[in-house]
Amino acid sequence: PHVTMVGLGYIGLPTAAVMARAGFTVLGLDVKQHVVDTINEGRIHIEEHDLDILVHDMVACGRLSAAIHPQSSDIFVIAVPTPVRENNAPDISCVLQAAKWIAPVLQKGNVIILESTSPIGTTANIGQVLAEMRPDLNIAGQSESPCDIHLAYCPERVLPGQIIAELVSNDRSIGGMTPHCAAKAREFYETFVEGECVETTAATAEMVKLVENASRDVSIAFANELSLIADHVGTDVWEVISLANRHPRVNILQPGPGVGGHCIAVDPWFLVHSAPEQTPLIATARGVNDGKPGYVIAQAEKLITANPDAKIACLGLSFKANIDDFRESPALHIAAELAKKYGERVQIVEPYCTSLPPQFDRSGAVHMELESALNQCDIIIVLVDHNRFKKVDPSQFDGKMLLDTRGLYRRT
Ligand code: SAJ
Repeated sequence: PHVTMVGLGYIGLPTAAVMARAGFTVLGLDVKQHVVDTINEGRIHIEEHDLDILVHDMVACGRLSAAIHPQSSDIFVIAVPTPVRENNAPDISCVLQAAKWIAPVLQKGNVIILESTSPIGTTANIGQVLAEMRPDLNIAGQSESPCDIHLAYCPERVLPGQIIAELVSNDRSIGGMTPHCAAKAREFYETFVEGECVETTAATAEMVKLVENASRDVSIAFANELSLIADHVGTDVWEVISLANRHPRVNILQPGPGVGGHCIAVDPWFLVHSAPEQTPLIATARGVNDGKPGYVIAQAEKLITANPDAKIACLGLSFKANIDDFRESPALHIAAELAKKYGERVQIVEPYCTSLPPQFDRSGAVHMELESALNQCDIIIVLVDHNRFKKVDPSQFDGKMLLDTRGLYRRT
């Protein structure tokens, strides 16, 4: 069977490659010509563990190719961005655009699967768009008659850095517009997923995806709030959490400089937007996590102004450990703010980039190797818990001021 993957980003490309490996002939669609060209040359435009080899092999054997225009296919999978707007309202225009894009090439018996994180009701929305554009076809959920086009929502839940492994091993929610649609989609996913594929409705699967990330956001907010309490009363939050987690039914996450990435810090707003009156906890958790970078900046400034000659090292810019992804990174935000204010006094250590991102342009801050920064700086601000930073012997901080937002050198 032929599969078309609409959107060749962080989710679409690895998923397309894994489907090709499972034996499907996969056509990837993207609006960006350079993405299409890069993939057709057997190369990749994003960083992900083991993805380069897989894409290269699948393109070489002819099972994966990319194009800018849709063609007929058996299965269409949509994995395009669903950001939030300025007012935290979800923006599903790319999803609806993708539906409009493929509508002209749809044929009876096709299965359309949405994977993008989406507000509840989006799969049904796709159905409406398709029904308007293709009155000749019965679209699932749009009429009582047996459908010609099957529609399902099957969210991904992969962790950046481990996408290829998790695409196969994770369980999946398979949300059909009808039970028959769910069965069709499950049959497809079971060809390459080893985890369990559990059938449900599209709306339930949409909510499940949002709930997973909101649950993590709320849990991290709790840990972040504990860090504020601990600072206020003078205890060590890492020790408090470690001891509390010895309780058999307590499992607190780790505080940090804030929550970054393009999922956990965004998806809870989709729930808040769907039910504003019902979501004080989720909205407050977002506020707690979004407030953390400002708190860290204020703590850093206290140290910096009390030590006007001190040089400052910021360790890490990525949104979490051991990846080169700087999108929505609290570490980057904090370091860039400090660089803007304290310019040449600031040294940035980030082994996952070769030069500093544009946020540091004209700030005077410099990109340094870890050892040199530790030697030269008096104030050390730990923003990311990269494994490479863990190797530092804490005695190197003797006589220096340490602001360790990840508890890297104190975690017990
Ligand atoms: N963080 C903390 N403390 C913690 C754990 C995380 O401060 O104890 C911070 C991280 O430093 C980072 C942010 O939270 O800034 C998010 O990191 P993450 O590892 O929790 O999540 P992501 O954004 O890399 O991926 C999440 C995952 N969702 C869940 O774990 C519920 C992943 O499985 C999803 O597929 C992904 O979102 C997505 O695409 O939705």
